[in-house]
Amino acid sequence: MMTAVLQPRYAAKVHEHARAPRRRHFFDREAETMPREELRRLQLKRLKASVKAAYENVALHRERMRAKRLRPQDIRSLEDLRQLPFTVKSDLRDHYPFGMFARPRETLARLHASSGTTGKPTVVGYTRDDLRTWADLMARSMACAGVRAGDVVHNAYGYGLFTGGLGAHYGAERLGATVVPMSGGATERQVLLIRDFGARVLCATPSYALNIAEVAEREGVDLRASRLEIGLFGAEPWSEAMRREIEARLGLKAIDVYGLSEIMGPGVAVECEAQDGLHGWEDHFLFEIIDPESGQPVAEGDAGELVITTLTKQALPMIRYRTRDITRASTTRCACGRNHLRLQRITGRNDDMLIIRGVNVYPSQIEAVLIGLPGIAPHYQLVLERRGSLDELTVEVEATDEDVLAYPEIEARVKHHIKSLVGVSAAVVAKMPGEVPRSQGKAVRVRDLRPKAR
Ligand code: DLL
Repeated sequence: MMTAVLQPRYAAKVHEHARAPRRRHFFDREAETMPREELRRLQLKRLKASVKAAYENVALHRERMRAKRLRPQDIRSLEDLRQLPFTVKSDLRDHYPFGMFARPRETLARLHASSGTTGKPTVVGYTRDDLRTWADLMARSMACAGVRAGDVVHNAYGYGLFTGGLGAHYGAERLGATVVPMSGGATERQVLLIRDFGARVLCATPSYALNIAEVAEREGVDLRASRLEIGLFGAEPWSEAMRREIEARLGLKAIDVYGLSEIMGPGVAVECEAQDGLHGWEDHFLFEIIDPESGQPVAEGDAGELVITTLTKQALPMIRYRTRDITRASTTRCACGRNHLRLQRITGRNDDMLIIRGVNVYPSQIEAVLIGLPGIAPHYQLVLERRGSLDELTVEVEATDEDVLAYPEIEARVKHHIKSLVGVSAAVVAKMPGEVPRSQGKAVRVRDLRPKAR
């Protein structure tokens, strides 16, 4: 398989970097290494101010708190947070477009929005101070990932209403890097510019990074021999297997970055060079992990839904926002010296969970099985259909070879692996090379053909 062939040269490149003296780098050492006790004091101070501002300026927060007979002064400890009501995505839709802003629209510097597949978009706003904080946190995240002032940062996140493009852009500028504002698409050109401009850092969704790798290989450009060293990948779930695949094919270290527009955009949490969980920036956000059914906190280390409260956002303060993202949190010390908690890689969203004959499955679990299997490329789609009262799953995989006579064997083998590793019975269809659609941003992993409920 291709990965195996590429591995030795990649290893040589990593070895070279390992020899070069590299100082650990903090963008904001004081904030990042603050002792946890001090961090908690800062959080409480900021929480009180943020809840007060939300109560005074956003009708929804005020009404919900009043319904629970809560006033801002009732928040006296971080534990009191649990008394506060949750906020959900539909609250933003129901108050479309500006109904949840705590500042007059005229005073805002920027709006972003996420399209969503159904209904109205969710609109988010930023004051000038919010934009400064975001750029600082994204610069901090990039430094945490190993990016340095002077680096060429090739930014292939989409520019526009999506927060990825501008979020990474201003973070990189704030850090002192040279940004190439590519956006997504025109992949052949991306490949040439990454090589010719000497990018050390690639920002993209993991699925688009893989698309770039594939186009480079097809064009005969060896990006492993380029100056690329770091990938800052996020905005969609991806598996550890996908990380290894991208690292081998682009010859870089793939770092996971997390964020969501309702809370800020990219830069809410990021891996450090240890690649062992994503540091969530607790001086600006309060993280909770709850049981999605009961709404109660889970024990430290257990999986649950991530809930975030903003501590410094002016235009759009969020109280206990239910992200729907599933993860685990840990406050154990990290080798990098940062004291902020670590979130485990996001396995998927609650909404993405498929229930196939009673078995709960996330698309990323299937991805982890598919990547690395001989004979298939790391591109796939899951198709959901309803037969009678049952949901049926078909996994469309892409063969690396055009020899269709080999496809039945591939299908049987993949089916067997999915059954034994994920525990679900899925039909498998092998497609010709290039037939599974490639992504330029967030990949579409699921095609849901089930009839819509009225
Ligand atoms: O995706 C912000 C972003 C841009 C993050 C660039 C990272 C890099 P939204 O479009 O609002 O914002 O989508 C947010 O994407 O709730 C997760 O479900 C998913 N997501 C984001 N980052 C990750 C990640 C941006 N690293 C939604 N791993 C979130 C898994 C992620 N899922």
